Amino acid sequence: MGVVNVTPDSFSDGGVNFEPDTAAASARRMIDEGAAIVDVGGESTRPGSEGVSLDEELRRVVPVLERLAGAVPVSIDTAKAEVARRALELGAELVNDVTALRGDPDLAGIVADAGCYLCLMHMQGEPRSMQENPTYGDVASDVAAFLEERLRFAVDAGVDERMICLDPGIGFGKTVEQNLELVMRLDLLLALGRPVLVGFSRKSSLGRLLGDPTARTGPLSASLAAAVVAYERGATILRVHDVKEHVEALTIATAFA
Ligand code: HH2
Repeated sequence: MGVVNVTPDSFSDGGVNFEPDTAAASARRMIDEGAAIVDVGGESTRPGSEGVSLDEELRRVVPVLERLAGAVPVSIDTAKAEVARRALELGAELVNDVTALRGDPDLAGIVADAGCYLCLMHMQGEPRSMQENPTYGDVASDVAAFLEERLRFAVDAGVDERMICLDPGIGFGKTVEQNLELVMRLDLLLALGRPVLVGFSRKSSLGRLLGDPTARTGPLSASLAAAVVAYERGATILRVHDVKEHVEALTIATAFA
């Protein structure tokens, strides 16, 4: 899954794809490089971010979705029902909701009616404050219990279970050690019976592990290592910014299978 952030302020690539023609060109390039789908988002969820209005989010993503409609498999990264509805009308196949259907009461019905794919992600707290003091009893079992409950919620709301994937939410209310442990113990999430998505690409934990305690991002080399480990632990969808390099790394990793 290639990341196309149509934002001025994403932690990882803020600004590079803010212009619709550039964003659409990036998305097409990612598909050419081997991505199965591109994740288009108009709201940064980086630590400390405040969120954007519905109008602003639509203004950012709709022109990009219009340019991609029918040509490229698209995921919409949103917690807002109206953004998802417009994106699905424009051909999006997957709704990627970092709130796991807790943000907008209308989103579950929209996904159920559309019959599209859905990604449910774990987040502790909210982006504005989530990194202040993340606390868990046991991080892997707490995240698994949360995702099991959200999976039930989605299915009860009419979403086909076979259309749902689960995501531990790397960096969303987690310390460096908790992020590592979630990947090491990915079997707990896989036991829920759904495909698991991991997004470690460029995240600050990688830069911190490399020795900069104030890092806000991580380098490509570290992202590739994390993606290969996540794949080895059973993740089948990797959300990444540098598609070509990840496809190459994962092609080699799978050659050892
Ligand atoms: N991470 C980000 C955004 N959306 N969605 C899922 N399912 N999993 C993730 O790990 C995930 C996500 C944050 O990364 P990015 O999009 O690069 O930054 P920003 O939120 O600042 O736009």
